[in-house]
Amino acid sequence: TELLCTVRGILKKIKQSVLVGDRVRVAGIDWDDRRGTVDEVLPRRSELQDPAVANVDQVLLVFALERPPLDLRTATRFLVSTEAADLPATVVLNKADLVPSEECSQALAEIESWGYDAIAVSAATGRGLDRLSEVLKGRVSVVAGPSGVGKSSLINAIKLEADAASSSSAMASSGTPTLDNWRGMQAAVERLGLQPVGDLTNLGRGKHTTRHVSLLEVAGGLLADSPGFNQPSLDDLNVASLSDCFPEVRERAESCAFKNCQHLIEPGCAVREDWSRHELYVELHEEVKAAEDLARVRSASKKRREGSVRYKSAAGGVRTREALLDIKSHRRVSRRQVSL
Ligand SMILES: Nc1nc2c(ncn2[C@@H]2O[C@H](COP(=O)(O)OP(=O)(O)OP(=O)(O)O)[C@@H](O)[C@H]2O)c(=O)[nH]1
Ligand SMILES: [Mg+2]
Ligand SMILES: [Zn+2]
Repeated sequence: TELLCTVRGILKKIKQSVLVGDRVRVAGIDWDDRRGTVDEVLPRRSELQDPAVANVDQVLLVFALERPPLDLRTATRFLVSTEAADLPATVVLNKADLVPSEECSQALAEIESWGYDAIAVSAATGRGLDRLSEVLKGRVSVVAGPSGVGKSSLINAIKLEADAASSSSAMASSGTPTLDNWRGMQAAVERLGLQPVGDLTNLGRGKHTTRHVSLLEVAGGLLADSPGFNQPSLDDLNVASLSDCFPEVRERAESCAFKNCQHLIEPGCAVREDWSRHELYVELHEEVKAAEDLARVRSASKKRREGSVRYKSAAGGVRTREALLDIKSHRRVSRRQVSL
């Protein structure tokens, strides 16, 4: 049963977000109109910002091997943001039909060498969909990745395969639609509640077809489709947590003797340059550090401003600024402090 719910005012006031995947308590249900009010958001098992989704068990990071081409820097960003949310990731390399098989196995080997499971698939030919279904079974997952890599196409392909496999299906007798069989796809989009699939631009990029995160029943599990985006934000990260987001560093850092080491090949550090993403790690470290420094400068100057000015609410809601006296400079320094 589906209910259309509004969110209770108090939750908005305390800025409590309600995410796809949230478990909520609903009050004031009107069964005839199928309406209700979200009264409470129950504690989350997990939470991801990009895409915004709660309570998933794992993330499927989908990239295309071609159109758009696989970019290891982007893949690393997605992996780091998933690690920061403390969620396991499986890398799914789609459009395997567009590249020679050596290129495909090379990409798989590279990502596996980082410490992740990777699967090569094709929504167009059905390659690898059985393995992908295995990964989804009995779990709550979310797909994430750049626009146009085929996230929605993969969800559709798995659903269509399952539909074709069930003998009672009208689809099975009329032939399984493929991505090339556009009419069949359109009919199935309606009947099976499939996800809209977009064209690519001339440059082979996506057109941001999926606009919302939505939770679907796929392959005996729940899977959230999500809008593609190219740069997951690393806002929640700091230099201390970044090294935990690389399996290669985690593994090597175990034998690093230093406390609070950032593992940037400092003399004596156990983490050396002998791994393929080392340069990307250094690059991200610089980015996170720069963001951290900027935030520190900003909050310091905000404090300075707030320290010298006071806002006063006058009648009619007009706010006026007035200088705050610097109390400390007028206060006598106690003798005890002086003697210290
Ligand atoms: N050759 C080939 N094309 C594919 C494959 N999977 C998807 N496509 C095509 O890639 C384009 C984008 O597919 P979508 O499924 O809309 O991609 P998406 O990742 O959901 O994109 P957003 O919703 O914008 O994030 C479409 O033209 C698909 O037909 C594949 O395995 N092989
Ligand atoms: Mg999509
Ligand atoms: Zn170290």
